[in-house]
Amino acid sequence: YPIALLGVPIDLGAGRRGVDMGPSAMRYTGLQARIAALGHDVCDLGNVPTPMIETGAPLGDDPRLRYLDPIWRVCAELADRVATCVQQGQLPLILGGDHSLAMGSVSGSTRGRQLGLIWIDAHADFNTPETTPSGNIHGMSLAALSGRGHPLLTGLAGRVPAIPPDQIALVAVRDLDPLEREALRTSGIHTFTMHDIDRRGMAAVMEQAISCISHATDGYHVSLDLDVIDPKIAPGVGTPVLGGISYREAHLAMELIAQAGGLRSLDVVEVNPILDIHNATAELAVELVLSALGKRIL
Ligand code: DIR
Ligand code: MN
Ligand code: MN
Ligand code: MN
Repeated sequence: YPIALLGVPIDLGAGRRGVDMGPSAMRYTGLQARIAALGHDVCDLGNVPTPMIETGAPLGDDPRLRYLDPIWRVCAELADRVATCVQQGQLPLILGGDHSLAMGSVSGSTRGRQLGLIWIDAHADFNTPETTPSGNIHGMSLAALSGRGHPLLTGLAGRVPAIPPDQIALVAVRDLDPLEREALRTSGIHTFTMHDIDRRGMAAVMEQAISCISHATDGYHVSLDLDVIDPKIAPGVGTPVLGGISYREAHLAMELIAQAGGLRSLDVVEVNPILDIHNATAELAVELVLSALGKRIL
């Protein structure tokens, strides 16, 4: 597939500022040329227009759903842009931005087909307005895609759920809020925790994750939150959590995704250059993209 880059410099869904600079930080590393060097056709479609606090993005009146309206608008626009890429036979690569954008990218990519979803994250992003401790919508995006939450968010794909829970794999999760945890346990989502990776190894976990979301689907979307990686090697993220996956585990996961051959669209989110050290997290994010797109050691 020809690759289409799409930046979404949104930070309204996160509790800290700075992930709006993620798309620039990843482009700065030479992303487009490095994808081309792998032998892919690649074009950069620029950024989806994104309001910010300073330009008057409305916070809304529900503290459990901060910036609901502007986030919904960005996601609806992104869904249309991604769906157009898919219609043109491209593989959309979405550069974030906070993880709320995945409600748009996944909804657009699964339009007219049924994708599986692999969510690689320290968090489950499985809160709803009823369970959220923060009101930050980036902690609700996987819930919304699986059919739970505010109707504006669950409705982005035009069908609810956008992805049925048994076609979703959550990989390397290690930090859950109390009520979010209870909801996740009974959700039907295939959940592989950091504990599973410690015990069984990343290769066994990824192989199972890919296979359990690949029944009756037209490939899968991968949503990669950089906070899944240990903060020692990926410090530039908004919500660092101790005990993340290693540099090689992250590459191995992407290499296995590339080998399996089902990748149809990809998000790389939550890179925060303000908190980073010499753009190391954006550089790692781009290396991981290259592995997911087929770069091999030998
Ligand atoms: C927390 C933090 N679970 C929340 N979530 C995320 O605010 O809902 N941090 N996604 O990256
Ligand atoms: Mn996330
Ligand atoms: Mn996260
Ligand atoms: Mn399944």
